[in-house]
Amino acid sequence: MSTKETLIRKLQDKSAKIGILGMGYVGMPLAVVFAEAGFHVLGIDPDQRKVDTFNKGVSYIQDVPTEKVVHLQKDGRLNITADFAALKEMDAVSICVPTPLRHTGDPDMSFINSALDQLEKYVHKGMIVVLESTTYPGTTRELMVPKLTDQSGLQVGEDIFLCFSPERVDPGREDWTTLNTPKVMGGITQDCAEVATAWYGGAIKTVVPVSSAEAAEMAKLLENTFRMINIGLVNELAIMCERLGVDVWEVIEAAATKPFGFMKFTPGPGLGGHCIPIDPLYLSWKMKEMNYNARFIELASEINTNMPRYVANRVLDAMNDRGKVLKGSKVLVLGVAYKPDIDDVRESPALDVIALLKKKGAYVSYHDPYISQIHHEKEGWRMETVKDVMKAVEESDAVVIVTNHKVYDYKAILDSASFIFDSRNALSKIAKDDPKVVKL
Ligand code: SAJ
Repeated sequence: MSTKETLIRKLQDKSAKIGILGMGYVGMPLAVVFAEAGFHVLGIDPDQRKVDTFNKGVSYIQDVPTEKVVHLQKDGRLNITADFAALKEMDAVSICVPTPLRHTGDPDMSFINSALDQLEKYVHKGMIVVLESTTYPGTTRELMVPKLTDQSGLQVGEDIFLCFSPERVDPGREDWTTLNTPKVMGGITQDCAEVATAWYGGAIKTVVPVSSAEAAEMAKLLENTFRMINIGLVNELAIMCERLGVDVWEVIEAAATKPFGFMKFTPGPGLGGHCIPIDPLYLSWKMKEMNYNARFIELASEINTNMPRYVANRVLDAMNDRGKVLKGSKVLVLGVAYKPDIDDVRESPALDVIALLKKKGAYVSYHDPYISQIHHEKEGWRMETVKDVMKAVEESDAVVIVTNHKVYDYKAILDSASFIFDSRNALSKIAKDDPKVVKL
C-alpha cells in the first residue's frame, strides 16, 4: 500500500493520532470535534497556563463546556501538552495559530513561522498537515511546503500531504459550530486534498474540496473582505445621510425589505475584532507585493478606521448645538467590547473613540459589563469600568453608546441621561425624535 493509502486507512479507522497546534478559540473546538468523532487528539500549545488549566479539567474557551473537556480527558481521547516533541508521534496536524497584524499594518507571520519551525523538526513520512490560520494567498505553498520538505527531503503528495482549510469559528455562536459549518479544503496536490477530506470528513459534517490551497486561502479572504467592505459602505452611507438630513437607519431598514439581492449591514463607530479589520489587509499586502493596489480594501479600511474620529466630531457638534462645551465635560462611553454581548475588546473602536474624546478635553469614563479594564497600547493609558452605570449616567454631561449590549436598561438610561449620542441606534424603539438623543 502507498503512503497515501496507509494514511487514509488510519484516518478512516480513527487509529491516526491527531495533533492540534494552537489550542485557542479555533484549535480547542476543533480538537473536541475530532475527539468526539473517535480520534485520539493531542492539543499542543506553548502557553503553559492553558495546559495547566486544561489539565485541571477546566475549559478556558467560551464555546467548549468544561464537562466536555473532563469527559474526553477521562476517555483518554483528548489531552494537551506544551512539548512540541510530541509532534513526532502525530499522523495528522492542524495548525490553528493567530495571524494578527504588526504595528506597521503588515502581516505578523511569527506564530505560523514558529509552528513551522517546530514541525520542521518532527515532520515524517505519512503525515498530513492542514493550516487553518487566516493568511495571505500563497502561504501554504510558499512558506509551508519549503519548510517541511527542504530539510526533510520528503515529497509533498507522496510522503507528506499539505493543505489549507480556513477556520470559520464565530465565538459565542451556537447555530453554526465547528461541527456543522461547511469546511473548505484545498491541497497542494489533489492527493493532499483527498487525504485531508478523508480526515476532516470523518468528523465534520460537510467538507468542501477546492482545486488548490490558494483557492481555499482566497475563499476565506473573500468571506471577511466582503464583510469589511460592506460595513465600510454603510459607514460612508451614514456620513452621506447625515449631510443630507436623512436617517440612515430608516434607509437601511427600508432597503432590507428587498427580499432578494440585498444584505443588511449597519453603520457604527468603527470596525473591531480579530478577523474583519485584519484579514483583508493580508490580501491587500500580498497584492502590493505583486504591484497591484487593492483599492476597495484600502478605501473601506480608510473609512472604517476614520469612524471613531467621525463619532467624536459628531459628539462635539451635537453638544455645541445644545450650548454645551465638550472640553471639561463628563462623558460616559457605554460598551467597549468590539461587538455586543461578548467580552472581547481586540481592535475595538471604542478605545479610539475614548482617546479622541479625551484629546478634545472631555473627562471620559466607560462602562462595560464584560470588560473590567481597558488599555490603550499606543497612548499607554489604562481605565477601569465604572461600577454603577446608572449613577455614572446621571452624573454625565453626555453618554455615548458605542457597543449596544443587550443587558443595558435603555429606558432607564434614556430617562436619566441629559444627552445621548447613539452610534448603534440602540434607542431606536424608545427614543423617537427625543431631543436629547442624537444618532449616528
Ligand atoms: N460591524 C458593523 N456593522 C455590521 C456588522 C459588523 O459595524 O453590520 C462591526 C462589529 O461591530 C464589529 C466588526 O464589525 O466591530 C466585526 O463584526 P462581525 O460581526 O464581523 O464579527 P466578527 O469579527 O466576530 O466576525 C466573525 C467572522 N468569523 C470568522 O472569521 C470565522 C466573520 O466571518 C463572521 O461572518 C462573523 O463573525 C459573524 O457573522 O458573526
